[in-house]
Amino acid sequence: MPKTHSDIGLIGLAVMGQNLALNIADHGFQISVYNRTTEKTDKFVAENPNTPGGLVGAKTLQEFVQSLSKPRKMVILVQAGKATDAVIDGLVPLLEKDDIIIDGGNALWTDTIRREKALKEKGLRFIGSGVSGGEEGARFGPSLMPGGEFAAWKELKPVWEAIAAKVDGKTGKPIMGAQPGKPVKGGVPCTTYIGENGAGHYVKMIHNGIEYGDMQMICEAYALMGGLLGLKPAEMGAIFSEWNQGALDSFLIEITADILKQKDPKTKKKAFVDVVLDTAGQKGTGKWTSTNALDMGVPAPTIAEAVFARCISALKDERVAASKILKGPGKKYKGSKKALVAAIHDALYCSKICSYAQGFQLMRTAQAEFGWKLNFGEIAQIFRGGCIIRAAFLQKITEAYARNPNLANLLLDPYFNKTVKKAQENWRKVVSLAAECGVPAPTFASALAYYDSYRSARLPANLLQAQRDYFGAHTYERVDQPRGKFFHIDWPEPSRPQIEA
Ligand code: NBP
Repeated sequence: MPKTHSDIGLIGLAVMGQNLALNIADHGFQISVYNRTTEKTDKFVAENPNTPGGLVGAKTLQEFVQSLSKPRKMVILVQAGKATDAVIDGLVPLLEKDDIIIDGGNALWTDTIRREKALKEKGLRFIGSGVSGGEEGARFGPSLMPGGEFAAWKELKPVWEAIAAKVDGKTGKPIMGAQPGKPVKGGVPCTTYIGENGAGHYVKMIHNGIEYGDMQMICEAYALMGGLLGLKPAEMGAIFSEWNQGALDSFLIEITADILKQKDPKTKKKAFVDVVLDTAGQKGTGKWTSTNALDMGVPAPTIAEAVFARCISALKDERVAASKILKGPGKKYKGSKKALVAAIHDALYCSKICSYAQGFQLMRTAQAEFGWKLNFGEIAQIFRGGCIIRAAFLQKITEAYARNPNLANLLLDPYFNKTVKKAQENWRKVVSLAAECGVPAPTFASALAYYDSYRSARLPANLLQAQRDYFGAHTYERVDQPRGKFFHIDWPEPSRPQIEA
Protein backbone atom coordinates (compact mmCIF):
# COMPACT_ATOMS: atom_id res chain seq x y z
CA MET A 1 0.00 0.00 0.00
CA PRO A 2 1.52 3.35 -0.99
CA LYS A 3 1.82 5.91 1.78
CA THR A 4 -0.48 8.93 1.54
CA HIS A 5 2.57 11.16 1.42
CA SER A 6 6.04 10.42 0.06
CA ASP A 7 9.14 10.58 2.26
CA ILE A 8 11.00 12.72 -0.25
CA GLY A 9 10.67 14.14 -3.76
CA LEU A 10 13.00 14.60 -6.73
CA ILE A 11 12.82 17.04 -9.64
CA GLY A 12 14.71 16.47 -12.90
CA LEU A 13 14.58 13.03 -14.46
CA ALA A 14 17.64 13.00 -16.70
CA VAL A 15 20.48 10.52 -16.07
CA MET A 16 21.37 11.62 -12.55
CA GLY A 17 17.81 12.19 -11.35
CA GLN A 18 16.49 8.82 -12.53
CA ASN A 19 19.36 6.92 -10.98
CA LEU A 20 19.26 8.76 -7.68
CA ALA A 21 15.47 8.31 -7.45
CA LEU A 22 15.86 4.56 -7.97
CA ASN A 23 18.61 4.45 -5.36
CA ILE A 24 16.36 6.25 -2.87
CA ALA A 25 13.42 3.94 -3.64
CA ASP A 26 15.69 0.88 -3.29
CA HIS A 27 16.29 1.91 0.31
CA GLY A 28 12.58 1.76 1.12
CA PHE A 29 11.76 5.45 0.85
CA GLN A 30 8.67 6.39 -1.11
CA ILE A 31 9.72 9.08 -3.57
CA SER A 32 7.65 11.49 -5.65
CA VAL A 33 9.20 12.47 -8.97
CA TYR A 34 8.59 15.39 -11.30
CA ASN A 35 10.11 16.39 -14.63
CA ARG A 36 9.40 19.42 -16.82
CA THR A 37 8.49 17.11 -19.71
CA THR A 38 5.74 14.94 -18.28
CA GLU A 39 6.20 12.04 -20.71
CA LYS A 40 9.59 11.39 -19.14
CA THR A 41 8.00 11.13 -15.68
CA ASP A 42 5.27 8.79 -16.92
CA LYS A 43 7.75 6.56 -18.75
CA PHE A 44 10.11 6.43 -15.78
CA VAL A 45 7.39 5.49 -13.30
CA ALA A 46 5.87 2.93 -15.70
CA GLU A 47 9.26 1.29 -16.28
CA ASN A 48 9.97 0.92 -12.57
CA PRO A 49 6.77 -0.42 -10.98
CA ASN A 50 8.24 -2.59 -8.22
CA THR A 51 10.85 -0.64 -6.30
CA PRO A 52 10.94 -1.35 -2.54
CA GLY A 53 9.89 2.19 -1.56
CA GLY A 54 7.76 3.08 -4.55
CA LEU A 55 7.80 5.87 -7.13
CA VAL A 56 4.97 8.40 -7.36
CA GLY A 57 4.83 10.43 -10.57
CA ALA A 58 3.58 14.02 -10.43
CA LYS A 59 2.38 15.91 -13.51
CA THR A 60 2.59 19.39 -12.02
CA LEU A 61 4.84 21.02 -9.43
CA GLN A 62 1.74 21.63 -7.30
CA GLU A 63 0.79 17.96 -7.35
CA PHE A 64 4.42 17.11 -6.58
CA VAL A 65 4.62 19.43 -3.56
CA GLN A 66 1.27 18.24 -2.19
CA SER A 67 2.39 14.62 -2.38
CA LEU A 68 5.24 15.12 0.13
CA SER A 69 5.18 14.65 3.89
CA LYS A 70 6.13 17.72 5.97
CA PRO A 71 8.60 19.25 6.38
CA ARG A 72 8.90 18.56 2.67
CA LYS A 73 12.24 17.43 1.34
CA MET A 74 12.81 17.77 -2.38
CA VAL A 75 15.97 17.11 -4.37
CA ILE A 76 16.64 19.11 -7.53
CA LEU A 77 18.81 17.45 -10.20
CA VAL A 78 18.75 19.79 -13.16
CA GLN A 79 21.44 21.78 -14.95
CA ALA A 80 23.38 24.05 -12.64
CA GLY A 81 22.71 27.78 -13.07
CA LYS A 82 19.56 29.18 -14.67
CA ALA A 83 17.62 25.89 -14.70
CA THR A 84 18.16 25.45 -10.95
CA ASP A 85 16.96 29.02 -10.28
CA ALA A 86 13.92 28.44 -12.52
CA VAL A 87 12.94 25.29 -10.61
CA ILE A 88 13.42 27.01 -7.23
CA ASP A 89 11.33 30.00 -8.39
CA GLY A 90 8.57 27.60 -9.42
CA LEU A 91 8.65 25.80 -6.07
CA VAL A 92 8.82 28.74 -3.65
CA PRO A 93 5.17 29.90 -3.88
CA LEU A 94 4.02 26.32 -3.25
CA LEU A 95 6.10 25.64 -0.13
CA GLU A 96 5.58 26.17 3.59
CA LYS A 97 7.88 27.26 6.39
CA ASP A 98 10.76 24.86 7.11
CA ASP A 99 10.40 22.87 3.87
CA ILE A 100 13.79 21.82 2.54
CA ILE A 101 15.09 22.14 -1.01
CA ILE A 102 18.20 20.07 -1.76
CA ASP A 103 20.22 20.98 -4.84
CA GLY A 104 22.19 17.93 -5.96
CA GLY A 105 23.47 19.55 -9.17
CA ASN A 106 26.99 20.78 -9.78
CA ALA A 107 26.22 24.30 -8.57
CA LEU A 108 28.83 27.00 -8.13
CA TRP A 109 29.18 27.31 -4.36
CA THR A 110 28.61 31.08 -4.42
CA ASP A 111 25.23 30.44 -6.10
CA THR A 112 24.44 28.05 -3.25
CA ILE A 113 25.32 30.74 -0.69
CA ARG A 114 23.05 33.19 -2.51
CA ARG A 115 20.17 30.71 -2.78
CA GLU A 116 20.39 29.61 0.84
CA LYS A 117 20.31 33.21 2.03
CA ALA A 118 17.35 34.16 -0.19
CA LEU A 119 15.34 31.08 0.84
CA LYS A 120 16.11 31.55 4.53
CA GLU A 121 14.54 35.01 4.29
CA LYS A 122 11.38 33.26 3.07
CA GLY A 123 11.45 30.74 5.97
CA LEU A 124 12.62 27.92 3.72
CA ARG A 125 15.70 25.73 4.12
CA PHE A 126 18.24 24.93 1.43
CA ILE A 127 20.93 22.30 1.23
CA GLY A 128 23.53 22.35 -1.52
CA SER A 129 24.81 18.81 -1.81
CA GLY A 130 27.66 17.68 -4.00
CA VAL A 131 26.84 14.36 -5.64
CA SER A 132 29.80 12.47 -7.05
CA GLY A 133 30.11 9.21 -8.89
CA GLY A 134 28.25 9.86 -12.13
CA GLU A 135 25.40 7.66 -13.26
CA GLU A 136 26.66 4.48 -11.58
CA GLY A 137 27.31 6.28 -8.30
CA ALA A 138 23.88 7.88 -8.28
CA ARG A 139 22.28 4.46 -8.84
CA PHE A 140 24.24 2.34 -6.36
CA GLY A 141 25.93 4.73 -3.97
CA PRO A 142 27.43 8.16 -4.60
CA SER A 143 29.68 10.21 -2.38
CA LEU A 144 27.45 12.96 -1.00
CA MET A 145 28.70 16.33 0.27
CA PRO A 146 25.85 18.27 1.89
CA GLY A 147 26.14 21.86 3.07
CA GLY A 148 23.51 24.09 4.69
CA GLU A 149 21.71 24.55 7.98
CA PHE A 150 22.62 21.73 10.38
CA ALA A 151 19.00 21.17 11.49
CA ALA A 152 17.96 20.72 7.85
CA TRP A 153 20.79 18.22 7.36
CA LYS A 154 19.43 16.16 10.27
CA GLU A 155 16.10 15.82 8.40
CA LEU A 156 17.91 14.66 5.26
CA LYS A 157 20.52 12.51 7.02
CA PRO A 158 18.57 9.18 7.13
CA VAL A 159 18.02 9.28 3.36
CA TRP A 160 21.52 10.53 2.49
CA GLU A 161 23.24 7.99 4.75
CA ALA A 162 21.11 5.17 3.34
CA ILE A 163 21.80 5.92 -0.32
CA ALA A 164 25.47 6.93 -0.08
CA ALA A 165 28.28 4.58 -1.09
CA LYS A 166 29.55 2.43 1.78
CA VAL A 167 33.08 1.59 2.75
CA ASP A 168 34.41 -1.04 5.11
CA GLY A 169 34.89 0.58 8.50
CA LYS A 170 38.25 -1.11 9.06
CA THR A 171 39.94 -1.13 5.65
CA GLY A 172 38.23 1.91 4.13
CA LYS A 173 37.65 -0.12 0.96
CA PRO A 174 34.40 0.45 -0.96
CA ILE A 175 31.75 -2.24 -0.47
CA MET A 176 30.67 -3.20 -3.97
CA GLY A 177 28.00 -5.50 -5.37
CA ALA A 178 24.77 -3.49 -5.07
CA GLN A 179 22.03 -4.67 -7.44
CA PRO A 180 18.71 -3.07 -8.42
CA GLY A 181 16.42 -3.55 -5.43
CA LYS A 182 19.28 -5.00 -3.38
CA PRO A 183 21.54 -2.31 -1.95
CA VAL A 184 24.61 -3.27 0.05
CA LYS A 185 24.14 -3.67 3.78
CA GLY A 186 26.28 -2.21 6.56
CA GLY A 187 29.48 -0.22 6.14
CA VAL A 188 30.31 3.43 6.72
CA PRO A 189 28.33 5.83 4.51
CA CYS A 190 30.29 8.18 2.27
CA THR A 191 28.47 11.28 3.41
CA THR A 192 28.85 13.70 6.25
CA TYR A 193 27.69 17.19 7.09
CA ILE A 194 30.27 19.46 5.44
CA GLY A 195 29.34 22.88 6.76
CA GLU A 196 27.14 25.94 6.34
CA ASN A 197 25.57 27.21 3.10
CA GLY A 198 27.89 26.60 0.11
CA ALA A 199 30.43 24.36 1.90
CA GLY A 200 29.14 21.12 0.33
CA HIS A 201 29.26 22.45 -3.21
CA TYR A 202 32.66 24.00 -2.55
CA VAL A 203 34.07 20.64 -1.45
CA LYS A 204 32.47 18.99 -4.49
CA MET A 205 34.22 21.55 -6.70
CA ILE A 206 37.58 20.77 -5.06
CA HIS A 207 36.86 17.07 -5.53
CA ASN A 208 36.42 17.76 -9.24
CA GLY A 209 39.59 19.88 -9.39
CA ILE A 210 41.52 17.02 -7.79
CA GLU A 211 39.86 14.66 -10.28
CA TYR A 212 41.19 16.79 -13.17
CA GLY A 213 44.68 16.49 -11.64
CA ASP A 214 44.45 12.72 -11.11
CA MET A 215 43.25 12.10 -14.66
CA GLN A 216 45.95 14.24 -16.28
CA MET A 217 48.71 12.66 -14.16
CA ILE A 218 47.63 9.19 -15.25
CA CYS A 219 47.66 10.42 -18.86
CA GLU A 220 51.22 11.67 -18.37
CA ALA A 221 52.33 8.30 -16.96
CA TYR A 222 50.79 6.69 -20.07
CA ALA A 223 52.47 9.23 -22.38
CA LEU A 224 55.86 8.64 -20.76
CA MET A 225 55.59 4.86 -20.98
CA GLY A 226 54.70 5.25 -24.64
CA GLY A 227 57.08 8.09 -25.46
CA LEU A 228 60.18 6.92 -23.57
CA LEU A 229 59.77 3.14 -23.60
CA GLY A 230 57.58 2.59 -26.65
CA LEU A 231 55.22 0.36 -24.66
CA LYS A 232 52.00 -0.76 -26.32
CA PRO A 233 48.64 0.01 -24.65
CA ALA A 234 48.04 -3.60 -23.58
CA GLU A 235 51.45 -3.72 -21.87
CA MET A 236 50.68 -0.48 -20.11
CA GLY A 237 47.27 -1.86 -19.11
CA ALA A 238 49.04 -4.71 -17.34
CA ILE A 239 51.31 -2.23 -15.53
CA PHE A 240 48.34 -0.14 -14.39
CA SER A 241 46.62 -3.32 -13.15
CA GLU A 242 49.73 -4.08 -11.10
CA TRP A 243 49.84 -0.53 -9.76
CA ASN A 244 46.24 -0.91 -8.74
CA GLN A 245 47.33 -3.54 -6.22
CA GLY A 246 49.59 -1.10 -4.36
CA ALA A 247 49.73 2.49 -3.11
CA LEU A 248 48.02 3.80 -6.28
CA ASP A 249 44.96 1.52 -5.82
CA SER A 250 42.07 3.65 -7.09
CA PHE A 251 39.06 3.74 -9.36
CA LEU A 252 40.84 5.87 -11.98
CA ILE A 253 43.88 3.53 -12.16
CA GLU A 254 41.53 0.55 -12.41
CA ILE A 255 39.52 1.99 -15.30
CA THR A 256 42.72 3.13 -17.03
CA ALA A 257 43.98 -0.46 -16.97
CA ASP A 258 40.69 -1.63 -18.50
CA ILE A 259 40.74 1.11 -21.15
CA LEU A 260 44.32 0.34 -22.18
CA LYS A 261 43.51 -3.36 -22.56
CA GLN A 262 40.38 -2.63 -24.60
CA LYS A 263 40.42 -3.42 -28.35
CA ASP A 264 38.73 -1.08 -30.80
CA PRO A 265 35.28 -2.58 -31.44
CA LYS A 266 35.35 -1.29 -35.04
CA THR A 267 38.71 -2.47 -36.36
CA LYS A 268 38.86 -5.32 -33.79
CA LYS A 269 42.66 -5.15 -34.08
CA LYS A 270 43.81 -1.75 -32.92
CA ALA A 271 43.97 -0.75 -29.29
CA PHE A 272 40.86 1.28 -28.51
CA VAL A 273 42.85 4.14 -26.97
CA ASP A 274 44.76 4.53 -30.27
CA VAL A 275 41.59 5.35 -32.20
CA VAL A 276 40.33 7.96 -29.73
CA LEU A 277 40.89 11.59 -30.76
CA ASP A 278 43.27 13.42 -28.43
CA THR A 279 41.10 16.42 -27.55
CA ALA A 280 39.59 16.59 -24.07
CA GLY A 281 36.40 18.40 -23.13
CA GLN A 282 35.51 19.96 -19.81
CA LYS A 283 32.42 21.17 -18.02
CA GLY A 284 34.04 23.87 -15.91
CA THR A 285 34.54 22.65 -12.33
CA GLY A 286 38.34 22.39 -12.82
CA LYS A 287 38.32 25.95 -14.11
CA TRP A 288 36.23 27.08 -11.12
CA THR A 289 38.77 25.45 -8.77
CA SER A 290 41.67 27.18 -10.50
CA THR A 291 39.91 30.55 -10.67
CA ASN A 292 39.11 30.28 -6.98
CA ALA A 293 42.76 29.44 -6.25
CA LEU A 294 43.81 32.62 -8.07
CA ASP A 295 41.10 34.66 -6.33
CA MET A 296 42.20 33.48 -2.88
CA GLY A 297 45.92 33.59 -3.72
CA VAL A 298 46.39 29.90 -2.91
CA PRO A 299 48.98 28.03 -5.00
CA ALA A 300 47.19 25.19 -6.79
CA PRO A 301 49.34 25.04 -9.94
CA THR A 302 49.04 21.32 -10.55
CA ILE A 303 45.24 21.43 -10.69
CA ALA A 304 45.40 24.50 -12.97
CA GLU A 305 48.00 22.74 -15.13
CA ALA A 306 45.58 19.85 -15.57
CA VAL A 307 42.92 22.29 -16.80
CA PHE A 308 45.40 23.90 -19.20
CA ALA A 309 46.45 20.45 -20.44
CA ARG A 310 42.83 19.95 -21.56
CA CYS A 311 42.88 23.41 -23.16
CA ILE A 312 46.03 22.69 -25.17
CA SER A 313 44.65 19.29 -26.16
CA ALA A 314 41.67 21.10 -27.66
CA LEU A 315 43.98 23.01 -30.06
CA LYS A 316 44.25 19.93 -32.25
CA ASP A 317 44.59 21.61 -35.65
CA GLU A 318 47.14 24.11 -34.37
CA ARG A 319 49.16 21.34 -32.75
CA VAL A 320 49.16 19.26 -35.90
CA ALA A 321 50.41 22.29 -37.88
CA ALA A 322 53.00 23.18 -35.22
CA SER A 323 54.30 19.60 -35.10
CA LYS A 324 55.57 20.07 -38.66
CA ILE A 325 57.52 23.21 -37.74
CA LEU A 326 58.64 23.01 -34.11
CA LYS A 327 61.26 20.40 -33.45
CA GLY A 328 62.09 18.70 -30.13
CA PRO A 329 65.36 17.21 -28.88
CA GLY A 330 65.04 13.82 -30.55
CA LYS A 331 66.81 12.15 -27.61
CA LYS A 332 65.85 8.56 -26.74
CA TYR A 333 65.83 6.83 -23.35
CA LYS A 334 68.24 3.90 -23.33
CA GLY A 335 68.09 2.67 -19.73
CA SER A 336 66.23 -0.16 -18.01
CA LYS A 337 62.52 -0.50 -18.68
CA LYS A 338 61.80 -1.89 -15.22
CA ALA A 339 63.59 0.97 -13.49
CA LEU A 340 61.78 3.61 -15.55
CA VAL A 341 58.35 2.06 -14.99
CA ALA A 342 59.07 2.10 -11.24
CA ALA A 343 60.22 5.71 -11.50
CA ILE A 344 57.05 6.73 -13.37
CA HIS A 345 55.02 5.05 -10.62
CA ASP A 346 56.83 7.13 -8.01
CA ALA A 347 56.51 10.33 -10.04
CA LEU A 348 52.77 9.72 -10.31
CA TYR A 349 52.41 9.06 -6.59
CA CYS A 350 54.45 12.11 -5.53
CA SER A 351 52.63 14.38 -8.00
CA LYS A 352 49.32 13.06 -6.70
CA ILE A 353 50.31 13.89 -3.13
CA CYS A 354 51.13 17.47 -4.19
CA SER A 355 47.87 17.85 -6.09
CA TYR A 356 45.84 16.69 -3.07
CA ALA A 357 47.93 18.93 -0.82
CA GLN A 358 46.88 21.85 -3.05
CA GLY A 359 43.19 20.84 -2.97
CA PHE A 360 43.23 20.60 0.82
CA GLN A 361 45.09 23.94 1.07
CA LEU A 362 42.28 25.48 -0.95
CA MET A 363 39.64 24.09 1.43
CA ARG A 364 41.66 25.30 4.40
CA THR A 365 41.76 28.85 3.06
CA ALA A 366 38.13 28.78 1.93
CA GLN A 367 36.90 27.80 5.40
CA ALA A 368 38.44 30.97 6.80
CA GLU A 369 37.17 33.05 3.89
CA PHE A 370 33.58 31.76 4.11
CA GLY A 371 33.34 31.07 7.85
CA TRP A 372 33.05 27.28 7.61
CA LYS A 373 34.49 24.68 9.93
CA LEU A 374 35.61 21.82 7.72
CA ASN A 375 36.71 18.43 8.97
CA PHE A 376 39.40 17.41 6.47
CA GLY A 377 39.79 13.88 7.78
CA GLU A 378 36.05 13.27 7.31
CA ILE A 379 36.12 14.85 3.87
CA ALA A 380 38.89 12.47 2.77
CA GLN A 381 36.84 9.65 4.29
CA ILE A 382 33.71 10.37 2.26
CA PHE A 383 35.82 10.43 -0.93
CA ARG A 384 36.82 6.81 -0.27
CA GLY A 385 33.74 5.33 -1.89
CA GLY A 386 31.28 6.23 -4.61
CA CYS A 387 33.21 9.03 -6.23
CA ILE A 388 35.59 9.24 -9.17
CA ILE A 389 38.68 9.97 -7.04
CA ARG A 390 38.04 7.05 -4.66
CA ALA A 391 41.37 5.56 -3.71
CA ALA A 392 43.17 3.66 -0.98
CA PHE A 393 45.40 6.73 -0.66
CA LEU A 394 42.53 8.72 0.90
CA GLN A 395 42.80 6.58 4.02
CA LYS A 396 46.31 8.02 4.44
CA ILE A 397 44.87 11.54 4.29
CA THR A 398 42.23 10.69 6.91
CA GLU A 399 45.00 9.28 9.12
CA ALA A 400 47.14 12.39 8.57
CA TYR A 401 44.35 14.69 9.78
CA ALA A 402 43.61 12.33 12.69
CA ARG A 403 47.26 12.74 13.74
CA ASN A 404 47.03 16.52 13.36
CA PRO A 405 43.68 18.19 12.58
CA ASN A 406 45.50 21.51 12.08
CA LEU A 407 48.01 20.18 9.58
CA ALA A 408 49.18 23.15 7.49
CA ASN A 409 49.97 21.06 4.41
CA LEU A 410 49.64 17.34 3.68
CA LEU A 411 53.31 17.26 2.70
CA LEU A 412 54.22 17.97 6.32
CA ASP A 413 52.51 14.83 7.62
CA PRO A 414 55.12 12.19 8.56
CA TYR A 415 53.70 9.56 6.17
CA PHE A 416 53.63 11.86 3.15
CA ASN A 417 56.93 13.47 4.03
CA LYS A 418 58.58 10.06 4.26
CA THR A 419 56.96 8.84 1.04
CA VAL A 420 58.09 11.84 -0.99
CA LYS A 421 61.55 11.72 0.54
CA LYS A 422 61.93 8.10 -0.51
CA ALA A 423 60.46 8.54 -4.00
CA GLN A 424 61.71 11.97 -5.01
CA GLU A 425 64.85 10.76 -6.76
CA ASN A 426 62.70 8.77 -9.16
CA TRP A 427 60.27 11.68 -9.52
CA ARG A 428 63.10 14.05 -10.45
CA LYS A 429 64.52 11.49 -12.88
CA VAL A 430 61.19 11.22 -14.69
CA VAL A 431 60.65 14.98 -14.90
CA SER A 432 64.17 15.56 -16.23
CA LEU A 433 63.90 12.67 -18.70
CA ALA A 434 60.58 14.04 -19.92
CA ALA A 435 62.23 17.43 -20.52
CA GLU A 436 65.33 15.91 -22.15
CA CYS A 437 63.32 13.71 -24.48
CA GLY A 438 60.60 16.26 -25.20
CA VAL A 439 57.61 14.38 -23.74
CA PRO A 440 55.16 16.85 -22.17
CA ALA A 441 54.51 16.08 -18.50
CA PRO A 442 53.02 19.36 -17.24
CA THR A 443 51.44 18.16 -13.99
CA PHE A 444 54.43 16.03 -12.96
CA ALA A 445 56.74 19.02 -13.51
CA SER A 446 54.37 21.50 -11.91
CA ALA A 447 53.92 19.29 -8.83
CA LEU A 448 57.69 18.97 -8.47
CA ALA A 449 58.14 22.75 -8.74
CA TYR A 450 55.40 23.13 -6.11
CA TYR A 451 57.22 20.72 -3.82
CA ASP A 452 60.55 22.47 -4.30
CA SER A 453 58.98 25.91 -3.82
CA TYR A 454 57.07 24.87 -0.72
CA ARG A 455 60.18 23.40 0.90
CA SER A 456 62.30 26.49 0.10
CA ALA A 457 63.01 28.75 3.04
CA ARG A 458 64.10 31.40 0.56
CA LEU A 459 62.65 31.95 -2.91
CA PRO A 460 63.78 34.47 -5.53
CA ALA A 461 60.86 36.73 -4.61
CA ASN A 462 63.45 39.00 -2.94
CA LEU A 463 64.59 40.02 -6.42
CA LEU A 464 60.97 40.35 -7.50
CA GLN A 465 60.24 42.72 -4.62
CA ALA A 466 63.27 44.78 -5.61
CA GLN A 467 62.02 44.94 -9.21
CA ARG A 468 58.59 46.09 -8.01
CA ASP A 469 60.19 48.73 -5.85
CA TYR A 470 62.30 49.89 -8.80
CA PHE A 471 59.55 50.44 -11.36
CA GLY A 472 56.54 51.07 -9.16
CA ALA A 473 57.81 52.22 -5.76
CA HIS A 474 55.93 49.25 -4.30
CA THR A 475 58.40 49.15 -1.35
CA TYR A 476 60.14 46.10 0.08
CA GLU A 477 60.67 44.40 3.45
CA ARG A 478 64.15 43.65 4.80
CA VAL A 479 65.49 40.37 6.20
CA ASP A 480 67.10 42.27 9.09
CA GLN A 481 63.94 44.16 10.11
CA PRO A 482 60.59 42.97 11.56
CA ARG A 483 57.95 41.84 9.03
CA GLY A 484 55.51 44.59 8.07
CA LYS A 485 58.10 47.38 7.99
CA PHE A 486 58.40 48.70 4.47
CA PHE A 487 61.31 50.47 2.78
CA HIS A 488 61.94 52.15 -0.53
CA ILE A 489 65.04 53.13 -2.47
CA ASP A 490 65.16 56.15 -4.76
CA TRP A 491 66.13 54.26 -7.85
CA PRO A 492 67.70 56.01 -10.84
CA GLU A 493 65.34 56.64 -13.73
CA PRO A 494 65.14 53.44 -15.78
CA SER A 495 66.94 53.83 -19.06
CA ARG A 496 64.46 54.71 -21.73
CA PRO A 497 64.82 54.31 -25.50
CA GLN A 498 66.24 57.49 -26.99
CA ILE A 499 63.78 59.13 -29.31
CA GLU A 500 65.38 61.20 -31.97
CA ALA A 501 63.92 64.60 -32.41
P1 NBP B 1 20.87 17.71 -16.88
O1 NBP B 1 21.83 18.60 -16.22
O2 NBP B 1 21.03 17.44 -18.32
O3 NBP B 1 19.40 18.28 -16.58
C1 NBP B 1 18.33 18.02 -17.42
C2 NBP B 1 17.07 17.66 -16.66
O4 NBP B 1 16.58 18.79 -15.96
C3 NBP B 1 16.00 17.23 -17.62
O5 NBP B 1 15.30 16.13 -17.07
C4 NBP B 1 15.12 18.47 -17.70
O6 NBP B 1 13.78 18.25 -18.06
C5 NBP B 1 15.20 18.93 -16.26
N1 NBP B 1 14.68 20.30 -16.07
C6 NBP B 1 13.69 20.67 -15.24
BR1 NBP B 1 12.74 19.52 -14.24
N2 NBP B 1 13.46 21.96 -15.27
C7 NBP B 1 14.33 22.48 -16.12
C8 NBP B 1 14.57 23.78 -16.57
N3 NBP B 1 13.87 24.81 -16.10
N4 NBP B 1 15.53 23.97 -17.49
C9 NBP B 1 16.26 22.93 -17.95
N5 NBP B 1 16.06 21.64 -17.55
C10 NBP B 1 15.11 21.41 -16.65
O7 NBP B 1 20.77 16.31 -16.10
P2 NBP B 1 21.93 15.39 -15.53
O8 NBP B 1 23.01 15.12 -16.51
O9 NBP B 1 21.20 14.24 -14.94
O10 NBP B 1 22.58 16.23 -14.35
C11 NBP B 1 21.81 16.77 -13.29
C12 NBP B 1 22.71 17.58 -12.38
O11 NBP B 1 23.66 16.70 -11.76
C13 NBP B 1 23.53 18.65 -13.09
O12 NBP B 1 23.64 19.79 -12.29
C14 NBP B 1 24.88 18.00 -13.24
O13 NBP B 1 25.93 18.94 -13.33
C15 NBP B 1 24.97 17.20 -11.96
N6 NBP B 1 25.86 16.06 -11.99
C16 NBP B 1 25.96 15.27 -13.08
C17 NBP B 1 26.83 14.19 -13.07
C18 NBP B 1 26.91 13.30 -14.27
O14 NBP B 1 27.77 12.39 -14.25
N7 NBP B 1 26.06 13.47 -15.29
C19 NBP B 1 27.58 13.90 -11.94
C20 NBP B 1 27.43 14.68 -10.83
C21 NBP B 1 26.58 15.75 -10.86
P3 NBP B 1 13.31 18.02 -19.57
O15 NBP B 1 13.24 16.54 -19.73
O16 NBP B 1 12.00 18.67 -19.66
O17 NBP B 1 14.32 18.66 -20.48
